[in-house]
Amino acid sequence: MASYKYIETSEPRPGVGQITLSRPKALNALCTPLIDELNTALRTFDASPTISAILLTGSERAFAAGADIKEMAPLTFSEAYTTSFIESWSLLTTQIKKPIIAAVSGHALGGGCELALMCDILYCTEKANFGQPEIKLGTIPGAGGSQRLTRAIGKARAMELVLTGKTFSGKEAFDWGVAARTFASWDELIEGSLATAETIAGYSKVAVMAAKEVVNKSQDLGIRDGVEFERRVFHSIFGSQDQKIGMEAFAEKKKAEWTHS
Ligand code: CO8
Repeated sequence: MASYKYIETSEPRPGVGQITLSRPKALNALCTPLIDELNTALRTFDASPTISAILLTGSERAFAAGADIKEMAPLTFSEAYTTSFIESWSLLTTQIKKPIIAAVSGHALGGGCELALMCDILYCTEKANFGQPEIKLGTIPGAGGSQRLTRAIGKARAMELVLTGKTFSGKEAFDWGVAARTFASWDELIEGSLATAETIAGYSKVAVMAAKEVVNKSQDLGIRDGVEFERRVFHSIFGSQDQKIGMEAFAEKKKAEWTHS
């Protein structure tokens, strides 16, 4: 397992790769070297033949308290523009093909909230603390928060949150459709997240990656193009071995032994 300064990686269950943000003194503030390490770990798990699902978490106290304010404070427009500041954050949404579950406890603020929203499934504790408080710092969300949060909870609530910097709880995240499930404690959150990751990892990798791709397309395409795209991918799955294995196993009342091809 590679050694990192700001994150930890492990393979806690068969087929499951876990990335734990670990910069406790700064509540996992997302400095550039941390994002670089996160991207390396994501790429490594995405390329690994033994990994099918990825769990991304922080600590009980903080998933991530945002982009690193101290790093950003002196940045000028020219530096941000010419170095494409935060562009590397989009790797998670543009290149990683395996599903990522965010397990959020404690603070998920600013860039931390945005990072959680980029993941494919979001689980959290009831007391998790989400928000886009950038307005209090004289700035605005910069890693997709204004777009993904608005799509998830609607303009009325998103506008209020982004303009006031007010936070919302894990329970509200669930009630508003941001989180798929909530858990009463940190231990239950991790156990529940690992169980879901393991379930996903138990299916055909080809089908899992295709399923992630088509659901995510629904966020970019209109319904007509989206359904067309889904049909094309659905047709292409008939070219996989696992489609034959899965359907034949059903007919023979056997357990499917996936080849992941
Ligand atoms: N950046 C840098 N350091 C941080 C951050 C942060 N985002 N959050 C906390 N820390 C540090 C604190 O400075 C403190 O360090 P030190 O001990 O050296 O003083 C340490 O973490 C512990 O923090 P607190 O003492 O403040 O802990 P509390 O429990 O009292 O408060 C809070 C916890 C409420 C989370 C509080 O720390 C806080 O409000 N943090 C800032 C939250 C915030 O505003 N986040 C948004 C940042 S802006 C952003 O994310 C823009 C995203 C744009 C796109 C991405 C660009 C890269």
